[in-house]
Amino acid sequence: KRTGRLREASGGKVEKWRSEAEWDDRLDYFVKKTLRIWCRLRNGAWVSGHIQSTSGEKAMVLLSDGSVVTVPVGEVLPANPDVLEGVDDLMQLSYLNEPSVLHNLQYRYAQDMIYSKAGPALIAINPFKDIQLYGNEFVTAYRQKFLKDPHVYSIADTAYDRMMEDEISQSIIISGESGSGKTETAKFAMEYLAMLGGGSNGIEKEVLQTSYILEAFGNAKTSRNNNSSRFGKLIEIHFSTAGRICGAKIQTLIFEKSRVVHLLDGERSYHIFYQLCAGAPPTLRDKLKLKGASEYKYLNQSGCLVIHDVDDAEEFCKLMEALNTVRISERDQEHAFQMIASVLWLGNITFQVIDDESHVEVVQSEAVTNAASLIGCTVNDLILALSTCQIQAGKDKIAKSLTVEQATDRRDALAKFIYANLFDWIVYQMNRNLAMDKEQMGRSINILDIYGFESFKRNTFEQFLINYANERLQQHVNRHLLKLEQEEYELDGIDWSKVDFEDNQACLNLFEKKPIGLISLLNEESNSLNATDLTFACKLKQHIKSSPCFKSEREEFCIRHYAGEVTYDATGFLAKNRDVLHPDIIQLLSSSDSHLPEDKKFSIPLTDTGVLDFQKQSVATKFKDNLFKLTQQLENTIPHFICCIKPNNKQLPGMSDKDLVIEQLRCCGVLEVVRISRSGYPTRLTHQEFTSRYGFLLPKDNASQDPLSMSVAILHQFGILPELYQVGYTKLYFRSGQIASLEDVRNQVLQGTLEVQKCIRGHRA
Ligand code: AOV
Ligand code: MG
Repeated sequence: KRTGRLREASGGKVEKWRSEAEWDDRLDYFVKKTLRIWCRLRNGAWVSGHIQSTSGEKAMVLLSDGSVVTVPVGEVLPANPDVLEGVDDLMQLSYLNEPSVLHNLQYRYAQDMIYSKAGPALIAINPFKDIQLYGNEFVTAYRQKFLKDPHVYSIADTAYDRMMEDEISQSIIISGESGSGKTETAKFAMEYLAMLGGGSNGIEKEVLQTSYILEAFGNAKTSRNNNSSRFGKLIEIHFSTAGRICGAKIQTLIFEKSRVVHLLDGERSYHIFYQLCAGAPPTLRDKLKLKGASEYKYLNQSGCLVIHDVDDAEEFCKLMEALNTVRISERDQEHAFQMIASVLWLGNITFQVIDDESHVEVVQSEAVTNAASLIGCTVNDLILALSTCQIQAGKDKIAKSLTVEQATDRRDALAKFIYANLFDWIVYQMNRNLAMDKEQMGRSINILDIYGFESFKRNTFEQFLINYANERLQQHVNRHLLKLEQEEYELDGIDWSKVDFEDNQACLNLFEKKPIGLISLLNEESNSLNATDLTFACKLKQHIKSSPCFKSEREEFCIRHYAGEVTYDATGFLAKNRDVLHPDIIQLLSSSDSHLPEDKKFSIPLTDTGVLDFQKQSVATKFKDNLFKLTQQLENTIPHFICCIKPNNKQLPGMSDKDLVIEQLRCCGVLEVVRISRSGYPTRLTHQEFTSRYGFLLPKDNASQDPLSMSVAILHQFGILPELYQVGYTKLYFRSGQIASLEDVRNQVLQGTLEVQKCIRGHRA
């Protein structure tokens, strides 16, 4: 399915590139000069070769293995001259087409050059192995600008310099699909900034350790990534006027609560559960009545308890160190572990049906006793809250027994609430300890690392929100990349008419429009007592008719995202969006935490009237608001973009799946940026660079001292048509392919096969 969609979509883009490149006109030239081309075989793969001849719509191509194939002319694209092999910026390619971009990235990747530029953006291809590109020496080399190769350090360095020079906050925005390396990249950026901005107070060490803690509590093994972030985060690192780190703030985006109670086969819950079970010291084990991970239903349901090459006990020691570094007190740590153990024990509570189907009873076991004591309530209160519903009858309350399904839901809701509450509490504690004085605020570098676009076999409410977030982020990326791109032309004073670009506004409207966007309709149904997931799906079908990004089918609906179509199963949407905690559970929690200090109490979402107000607090609305706030915050910064690419689905080094890579180049919008630059002037050389490479082709009497005039003289000598280049104050801007023909002449002159004067005449002719 992936390949089918890929071919269909990329086919269109290749077509566009081809016509933009006026490739057809150049085909004969390529035949005559026996220049390298790419041709697409029947199986969809692009291979390089040379055209031997053409006849009508067919081309005979000699492949590098000596065989000859006949392909339609439309399946042939120009390859780049050897001088451009493995260029570090895709903008330097004379021919920007799918196989050329891929070849260039793979050529570099094979030599462990995982970073490349796509104009202003950095592309990072996950190596899935340690490569020698990081650490003190590299930090120094990038800081002192000895090294200029594309690198996440270089992005962080640019951000730091601009922040210091312009006194404007910066942001590093990292996008890419699950497992592509966003979180690792974010850590490398933080590491660089910590080394640059480290001071005597050691706060940079604390900032670095927050990642470790957040990952223990918020990352898990999924089918796509052994260390998948299940929350989005924006870390603001604040700097003093002297450029030293003086504080930090972490903002998080929705947390995947469902993972606490429900796992897909082969996946794991949050790392912390396994770390605690494996690494807790004996005294703590006793206090928490802890057993091995395999004893807990919430953990053993998926048949996956360990991650290859990861020692959970060792990770637990590191976590303890990190918690100490960020100054979370021992008592607070114990409180956190207590909550985690309570969740594990809750999961082991079972129910049995008595009398008839309508009566349920909690099975007496160590699970109930341990859970109650860890939560801080009586066994009886816990049993009542899990198995009955308190109903007001006149002045009295009567307890009505729940069904097994309802009781299980209660138990799971309680476990999810405790864990989510704990996560927020940890973030709150870290923020409190990393907070800076008000007067020090103002200069920051913000690093955004969210969960990547997801499309699974079955997609639910979590994917709905994750993909919506990616949709918002993509718009931010698009606008800024394309805007900055065009700004450079304007600043350098060249004649430039603005290029429009396709954006994903239609899809965003589908989500956000009032009153008939997906979120509004979801909220409306969530507020209605009689609504079900099916009525919600019907409502979507009934009201959303005109969007090109939407299709609806019974309980399923399909959204055409910028990164591909995703079918969502509406089951569970209403409950997850309401996210109400039953009053009986609230009652239990508020009585259990009354002995706790204020900052450790459960933050139960009550309104003034004491009733849950999901209307104001619907999960989707809260998510949307947070997302808005976040992008608004990013708008006030100078952005730097990193697009992470996952080279294969096996998480293995040295393997690159072409289809997979190309699809992501499109998903991250790299192809978009490249395509826009193609209609612009992708090759840029400063006047100095240009004249030092081609100046010798100029007759002596034409040589002048001033690089700008010399550049212009070279352009005139070679009769390059004015529409193919622009002269800026500092640089020359060329349309695609122009450097390739100049380079051709240069090579021939250097090899002595062409005299300078002749080649000038030839070109003019
Ligand atoms: P993600 O953040 O993009 O996925 P990660 O940053 O967790 O992806 O990367 C996945 C794995 O790839 C890591 O655990 C490392 O093993 C490896 N990796 C990534 N970048 C590098 C690098 N530069 N050098 C060495 N190994 C690397 V998700 O959070 O699932 O969207 O939601
Ligand atoms: Mg991640």
